[in-house]
Parts: sequence; structure tokens; C-alpha cells
Amino acid sequence: MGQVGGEVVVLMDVNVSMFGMRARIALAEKQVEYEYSEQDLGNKSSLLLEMNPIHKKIPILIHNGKPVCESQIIVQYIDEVWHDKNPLLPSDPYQKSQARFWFDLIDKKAFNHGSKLWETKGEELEKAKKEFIEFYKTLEGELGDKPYFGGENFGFVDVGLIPYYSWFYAYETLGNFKVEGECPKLVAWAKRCMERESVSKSLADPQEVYEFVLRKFVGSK
Ligand SMILES: N[C@@H](CCC(=O)N[C@@H](CS)C(=O)NCC(=O)O)C(=O)O
Ligand SMILES: *[C@@H]1O[C@H](CO)[C@@H](O)[C@H](O)[C@H]1NC(C)=O
Repeated sequence: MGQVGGEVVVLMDVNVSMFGMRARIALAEKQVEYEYSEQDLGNKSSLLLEMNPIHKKIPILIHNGKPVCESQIIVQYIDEVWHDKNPLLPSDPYQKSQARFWFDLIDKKAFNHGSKLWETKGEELEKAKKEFIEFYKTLEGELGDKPYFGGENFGFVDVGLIPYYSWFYAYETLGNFKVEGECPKLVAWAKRCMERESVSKSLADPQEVYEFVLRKFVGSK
């Protein structure tokens, strides 16, 4: 059990999940010790169903026996509970609203833009690629010349987006393009994030993600 000062922290997760990676990064940023519990989504455990009966999805953070579900909410929870170390959200209400806006945009768009690359072919795939790149260019525009989305320090929006970087190899291979050619500043940002141990140790191996995508989603294509 991940036990620190009477705290028991468990993360129910799946290694290739970009949502799970967010929780792992946030916990690492706060140096919280926890038990990592890899789940089989093909055969969900009774604990998973008990802890997240509504969505039946990972990640689930279990803090002293109580579940917190949904990665965005988990990251905010971690930031609030362990607030003394490496704050992720800014304290200024307006800046906070903006960080939440961008994280929410990522939640609404990023997964689907990626999936389209293996759900489509021909002209539709070309359109999907164009939209994928437009989306990441929009994010790149928001990043601007800052080192991180929130400015000088690694923060909330970085935690929300960087897990997708471990999926880029799958996107690029199946879509036959390179994100770096289109969004060099964004890829430079991703490499900067990867220099942080919290990120590098939390992200899945791109090859493993690619093989997961082939197994799980491709085949009908
Ligand atoms: N909005 C959720 C998405 C979580 C999610 O999609 N989890 C997937 C794995 S990546 C899952 O548990 N799927 C199980 C299922 O759909 O049966 C979050 O941000 O946590
Ligand atoms: C599903 O998981 C349970 C334990 O959680 C195990 O006993 C059972 O054999 C598993 N079933 C399959 C089909 O893998």
C-alpha cells in the first residue's frame, strides 16, 4: 500500500491510458507515494465497478478508501490535497479559468482527433489529418513562446496534454505524417516536458502504445 503519514493512496490504471498518465504525473509532481494497480478492462474487477459504478473507467484514485474519478478531476484533487508542493493550477481566478478552458478543450477534442486517424481512410483520412494538425496548431498558438502552457512553470494544461505525446508515434505511423514538421514548437515543448522525471517516468512507451492501438482499434481498417 502507498502509505504516507497515514494516507493510503491507490491508483487504478492502465499503462497506455493518456488519462491515467495525467494522474501519474500529478502524483509524481507532488511526490506522493502510492500503490499502482494495473487493470484489465476486458475483465473489470469488482473493486473497479464498486469505485466507479457510473463510468466503469480508469483512472480511479482511491484516497483513504474513497474514490475520485475522471482524470481532470483527479488532477485538480491531487493539486488541492498536496497543495504545498509544485502547484499545478494558478491561484489567480482568471488564470485558473483559462487553464481549465484549455484542459477542457483537450478533453473535448484530442482523443477523437487521434482516433479518426485509424477510423478513416482515403479522403476522409486526409481531412482527419488536416483537422488533427489544425487542432495541435491551435494549441501551439496558445503555447506561444512560453516554455509551458501556464508560463515559466510546468502546470495543469501541461499535465493534461503531455500524455498524448506518447500516442504521437501511433498517430504518425497510422496517419503517415510527422507532427514535428507541422508543429515544431509544440514538439519542442513536449521534449522539454519529457526532461521532467515526473513526465518521463509516467508516460507509456510509444511502441507499446502503437501495438496497443493495432491490437485494439486497427484491423478493420
Ligand atoms: N473522461 C475520462 C476518460 C477515461 C477513459 O476513457 N478510460 C478508459 C481507458 S483509457 C476506460 O477505462 N475504458 C473502459 C471502458 O470504456 O470500458 C477521464 O478523463 O478519466
Ligand atoms: C476475470 O478476473 C477474475 C478475477 O478478477 C478471474 O478470476 C477470472 O478468471 C478472469 N476471467 C477471465 C476470462 O480472464
